[in-house]
Amino acid sequence: MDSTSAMAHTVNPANERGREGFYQRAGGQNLAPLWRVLGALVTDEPVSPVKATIWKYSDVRPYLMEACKLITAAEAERRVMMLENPGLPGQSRITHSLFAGLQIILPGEVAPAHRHVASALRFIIEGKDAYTAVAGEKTYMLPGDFVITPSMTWHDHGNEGNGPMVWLDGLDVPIVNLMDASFRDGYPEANHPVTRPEGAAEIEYGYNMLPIDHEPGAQTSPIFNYPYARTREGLEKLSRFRKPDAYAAFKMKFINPVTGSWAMPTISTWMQLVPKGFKTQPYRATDSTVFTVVEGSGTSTIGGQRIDWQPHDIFVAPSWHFQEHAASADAVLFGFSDRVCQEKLGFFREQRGNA
Ligand code: GTQ
Ligand code: FE2
Repeated sequence: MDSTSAMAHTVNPANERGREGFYQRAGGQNLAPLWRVLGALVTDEPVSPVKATIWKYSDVRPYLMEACKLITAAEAERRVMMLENPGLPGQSRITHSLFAGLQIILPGEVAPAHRHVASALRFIIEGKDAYTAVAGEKTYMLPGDFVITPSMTWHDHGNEGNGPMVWLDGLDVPIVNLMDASFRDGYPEANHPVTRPEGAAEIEYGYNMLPIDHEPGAQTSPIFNYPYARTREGLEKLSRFRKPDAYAAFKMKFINPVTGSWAMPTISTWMQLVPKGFKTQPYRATDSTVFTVVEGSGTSTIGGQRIDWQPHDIFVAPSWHFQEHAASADAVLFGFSDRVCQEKLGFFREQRGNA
């Protein structure tokens, strides 16, 4: 970074002669001079190590299948191939603040019950007749469904069907670990007991009504499966009477019906319909974002880099990089980011247009 007076401060290395001994001795006292790092520490605008990256599902799927030959879900606890951002190698994260991975469960397998502070989302890629059980309630999942595992709730997954089940996991693990706040418990049996009928949460909270004895306080939506059939229908009907937004086309966020806020306390999630032939105008925001393609195909330009996508591909847009999305066939994109955290902390910024 440049060090003109308008830019964040960085000391000219030519002035540093004669200071090395001081720096050395200070280091021995666990002290360090701010002026040598200030420009890089307090940046003028977001500087992200995250690289715009795409994982083509056709490239990745064979590795999921190969993993199934090498390890069971039971041995792995969770048989997940992590999507590691090439700008953050070895750090088990897809963006600076979020973890993502592809989880595969074969017919008859159970991913055993556990619970942890980290919240998880599941975005279903392929398969049917597999469930996740959350806090004693099972939900069967279909492609395009958005499913939530709230912080510290017991959860296990099982595949009762005939084919593999694959979903995208998104977790706030890097945020939890930034604050060294992680706890995890294993359950003594593979499955936690089921105590509520399937669909109970949908009945209690999915009818624009609340049970009269509902006690507020939970941070996460009590709805834990947002089925694609409804999401898709909503976007389709929306597109018939509203004009597409120039920067987002048709974009709807998943909400907690109790609060009207985002569905999860740490991860924002949404679904976006970009009609065939539509191209969104340049937009940037401070939330590095993970996208996965549900339907359609197209091309995104992210920070000047061209990314061609098809169904099930996963790609990342780094913070403060301009993004544009063009659909060559009616396209539906699921997105998630740490936006909700940033909003709560007053960090979030966005910019429409690059003029
Ligand atoms: O399915 O419970 O990808 O606990 C990482 C941690 C999935 C899970 C992950 C987890 C899970
Ligand atoms: Fe988990």
